[in-house]
Amino acid sequence: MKLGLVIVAVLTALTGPALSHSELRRSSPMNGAILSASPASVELVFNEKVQLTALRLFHEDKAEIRLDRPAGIVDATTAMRALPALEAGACRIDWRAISADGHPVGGVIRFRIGP
Ligand SMILES: [Cu+2]
Repeated sequence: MKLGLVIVAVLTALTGPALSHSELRRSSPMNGAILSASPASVELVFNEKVQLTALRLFHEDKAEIRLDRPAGIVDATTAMRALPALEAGACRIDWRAISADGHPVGGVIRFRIGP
């Protein structure tokens, strides 16, 4: 009985890292990117399968730009959404997702269009 409890505790400790939150591995545009032209789309690549729940685009940190088209699924770990033509200036993308372990995760990607 006691040995069983010890085994459960050890297994819990060993499987801990596998249950951590999903992470954004990379994005396009990259956070901090300075682009010469409006990007055609935004792409988010995660380390594992997630459920993207929100993707919002803001221009100059003020006006939200409506993204009418739904996010396309490229593969299990990648979400892509077409973007409208954006004016020069600072842009921000807020994203939210449900991690593979069921926890909510989210982040911000900032990029600039123009000099
Ligand atoms: Cu988690």
